[in-house]
Amino acid sequence: MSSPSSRSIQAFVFDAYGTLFDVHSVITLAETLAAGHGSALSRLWRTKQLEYTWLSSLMNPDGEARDDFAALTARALDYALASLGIDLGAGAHAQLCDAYLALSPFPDAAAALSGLAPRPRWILSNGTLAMLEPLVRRSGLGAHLDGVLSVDAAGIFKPSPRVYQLAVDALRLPPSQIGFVSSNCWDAIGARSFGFTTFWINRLGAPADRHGTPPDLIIDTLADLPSVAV
Ligand code: LAC
Repeated sequence: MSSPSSRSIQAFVFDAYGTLFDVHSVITLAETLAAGHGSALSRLWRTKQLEYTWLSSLMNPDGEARDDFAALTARALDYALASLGIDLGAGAHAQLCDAYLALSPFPDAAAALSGLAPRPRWILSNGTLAMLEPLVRRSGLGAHLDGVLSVDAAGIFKPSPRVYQLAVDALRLPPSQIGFVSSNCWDAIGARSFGFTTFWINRLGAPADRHGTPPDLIIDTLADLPSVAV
């Protein structure tokens, strides 16, 4: 395996949810609305949200009448609430979905992005542009980003190769010269299978998924990225 640096990475593409933005920053609100369940609710919500994206891509590969990430996120929340036996009204449900538009960025995200300049830095996410744009704006990360891509342009969710192709088309670079950064191991593996040079941000020291070729490089934190992706 050649090292990532020897492949001369010309641009970086970041996953959004869980990588630049902390999906579990909704726990504070969830705990306020459903005391004692905040953490479990957030974790089950995220798990189901991702499962629904995979189901959608398998059941509706052509993207016709496909529900977008906002719809799947709302339905995953419904499921998580029902599963935990939590009965919240429509207002609280809407409040939690709105919290997805104001997730906290990880504390090291801005410095990592700025440390990679002047190479282009983009987001490629399952989120809709209507979900991603407020996140980028409110977090201030927009100052360090050159563009945002939503899977909606491909009509399917990650890890479809059609999604990763969006970045190649936008950046006009060969896949190996694009550094793809994700804290979601399955996403990093999907991106590597497509041909990107991949960085898995493994904040929790989790084992790598046993499906597909492991990411090229595994680091603990976004802060390490500028020094390893030279
Ligand atoms: C995203 C999900 C996978 O942002 O976290 O695409």
